Amino acid sequence: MNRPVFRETPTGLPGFRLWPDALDAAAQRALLEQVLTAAETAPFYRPVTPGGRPFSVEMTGLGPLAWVSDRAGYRYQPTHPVTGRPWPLMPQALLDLWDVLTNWPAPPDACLVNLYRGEARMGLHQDRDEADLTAPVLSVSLGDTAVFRIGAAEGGKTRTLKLASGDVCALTGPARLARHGIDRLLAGSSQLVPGGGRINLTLRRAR
Ligand code: MD3
Ligand code: FE
Repeated sequence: MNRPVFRETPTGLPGFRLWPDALDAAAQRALLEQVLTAAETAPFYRPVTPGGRPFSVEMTGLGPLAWVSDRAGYRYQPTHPVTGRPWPLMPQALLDLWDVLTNWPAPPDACLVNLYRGEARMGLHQDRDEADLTAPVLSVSLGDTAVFRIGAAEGGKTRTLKLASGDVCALTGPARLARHGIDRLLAGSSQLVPGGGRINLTLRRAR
């Protein structure tokens, strides 16, 4: 990690912490390599909403559980919905990052991996499928810079913030239930991901 110094509430939301450039270039390459290796056995797939609409984001997972969406709804499950196999192990580097940055007494039991290519985006939503909504979520960005949008849980104004490769953010306290999404990518802003695009990893306590 470059330096464990964070900016509190660059979004105006208490509990939102951003560590710009937490992972240096070598750490980003090493983590990406582990994710792409995991994706050989747990390939990125395109989930559909309960209404049957395909996501523009492709997903896979790491660790004991990962979030999935299909006609039956949203849930955390221990197996890949296409291969039926358990998710690959969570890389130790991610477990270490969670320990150092969140100080939460239990390790994450789920990692959702989102792949954005081209025009992929993620609409404004809340993350509330986890059993303990007091546990933080930790997000790691790799590849192209994204325009991230966030606003209070109660609604009202949202604001945008760029998330670049190597940036890490934690959502704790009042920010944990914030409404958030990804408006768009800045195509070509990073050469990290082969073929271009962005990968976001979110570490969570699902159960
Ligand atoms: C704010 N992912 O996987 S990461 C998601 O870049 C998700 O792929 C986005 O939203 C992405 O659910 C945003 C930053 C983030 C992650 C989780 C949050 C922000 C959050 C949970 C609560 C509040
Ligand atoms: Fe989310």
